[in-house]
Amino acid sequence: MSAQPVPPLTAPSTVDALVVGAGFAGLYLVHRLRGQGLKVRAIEAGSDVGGTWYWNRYPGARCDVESMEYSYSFSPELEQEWQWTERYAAQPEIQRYLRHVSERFDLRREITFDTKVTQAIYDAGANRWRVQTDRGEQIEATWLVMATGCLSVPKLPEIEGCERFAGASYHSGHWPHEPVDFSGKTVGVIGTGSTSIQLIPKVAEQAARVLVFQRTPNFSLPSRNAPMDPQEQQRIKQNYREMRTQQRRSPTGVSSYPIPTRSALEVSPEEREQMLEAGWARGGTGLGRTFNDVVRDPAANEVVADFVRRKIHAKVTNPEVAEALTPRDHYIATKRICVDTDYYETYNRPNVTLVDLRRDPLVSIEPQGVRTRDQLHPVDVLVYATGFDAMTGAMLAVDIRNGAGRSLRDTWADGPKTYLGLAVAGFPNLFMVTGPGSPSVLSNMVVSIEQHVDWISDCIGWMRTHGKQRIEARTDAQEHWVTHVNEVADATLFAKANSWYTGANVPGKPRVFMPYLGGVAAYGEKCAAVAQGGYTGFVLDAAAG
Ligand code: NA7
Repeated sequence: MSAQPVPPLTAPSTVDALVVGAGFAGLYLVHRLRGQGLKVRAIEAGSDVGGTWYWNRYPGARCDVESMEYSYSFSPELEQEWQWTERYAAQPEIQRYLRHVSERFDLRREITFDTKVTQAIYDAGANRWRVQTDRGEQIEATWLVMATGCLSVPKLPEIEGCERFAGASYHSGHWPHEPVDFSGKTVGVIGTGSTSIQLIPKVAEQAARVLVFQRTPNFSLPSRNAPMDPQEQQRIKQNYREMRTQQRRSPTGVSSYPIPTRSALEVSPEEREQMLEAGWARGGTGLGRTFNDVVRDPAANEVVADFVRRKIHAKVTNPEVAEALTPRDHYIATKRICVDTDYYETYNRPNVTLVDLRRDPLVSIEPQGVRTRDQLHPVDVLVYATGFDAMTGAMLAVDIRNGAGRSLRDTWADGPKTYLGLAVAGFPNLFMVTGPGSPSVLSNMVVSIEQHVDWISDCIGWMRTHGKQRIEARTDAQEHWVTHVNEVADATLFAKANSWYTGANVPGKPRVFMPYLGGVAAYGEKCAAVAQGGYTGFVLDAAAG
């Protein structure tokens, strides 16, 4: 990652398609596009494949979608030969899986590691993207595909004095490769989102003391993670095609979540308690989908929120700590619902202390530890689990400019606008995988990634067979799509929460609800109809300019 810049090459290299990123999306893009006879190159900042699963290697990092569902469907042979070992795969296993995919399909020879794309400028006359890397290399490409991930730019907190801290400090999204030894140490953890909720129980097992600095509590549900049952794995493998079809027909890309048909308010208190208990016992995020109006009706939401709040109080023995951990400021499931193993139970350990920043606000980081209004908390190690500049951060980290010299950053100054979360008006031959305006983070990411990669690859294939070299989203189609995305979001409680879905976690970031809430099935049908209609909403040209 600290590669020395090399002088620019005299002649830029030329490819048909340049892919930025080698996570789930980038790998499958290389496979698909190369399979269509394109000359493809992928540029990856990490030293290996994996994307978010390469960087987020903190203790306890684990997927919250079940392994059998969170995997590629494009190769039945791959599906059959890979053996998952746990119900929910941990980061090392997902990274091993992606390494296996990169080797099995011989993808690594098209990937340049330890390299960042810094700039991409569209040359309208030549109909080419001119791309620059931090190693000084220039690459020209007809198509540029940003497979940069939704959660790939870690966000440090705006706390005074971080640089003054005398001990070791880590951001969860940029975790070191060598093991971090917490034995005998007092560890401060800042943040209580999905990441911390996975990390804190693991650190508490090793450290002498853990101080958790919590500004806002989140709802967390038990995962019920367990070793994979070999018979269950076999059963799914025998029916994989059917499961994949169900995924694409579902709202979230997860086949095992039942689609709720009843309102929380039409069910008797006894029955809804039974239904919620069943969801709690089953584990995972499915509980949030017990009723069909949880994210629409405040009263229905309260039924589920109240159930989880009671569970928190039942688990945490100190009632004051239990109350501090209980969310009361947002509707359940409108911020990312967390999934844990023994998170709340960890607060019953004698070596774990919750510092409630709502009662005693964080003031600064000092060389010896964390200063809150009332006291200095000495710590040896600091872990920042403070999240990401989500969904747009990685796209905007690259200086992307169109033929008129206008940057994507300026174009999105008031928030991201896209057509289908796949393309941006004014930026020809630029595609995004799971961009804002698509289901992305509100779905099983692998299902949404495959759908986008297939759509983009089919589109490029169609262009080649129809003698088209340039595709650009029309402004009116984009405006129409953005209006639809907003209308769907505004009909829910989602937009009311201060979540990273809306950019609320990054000061100065425009408040726009970024993912598309219409569901994987409806969205997939819309994308298919656009393609079948000869790419309606896009302008396609035979020649450049
Ligand atoms: P999140 O969910 O964005 O959580 C970040 C946490 O960090 C959250 O609790 C924040 O509190 C806290 N935070 C951020 N800045 C500060 C400051 N300045 N002081 C105190 N606390 C702060 O990120 P995660 O990495 O946990 O999860 C991101 C996604 O990755 C997750 O949803 C999964 O999809 C995978 P706040 O809520 O802002 O008060």
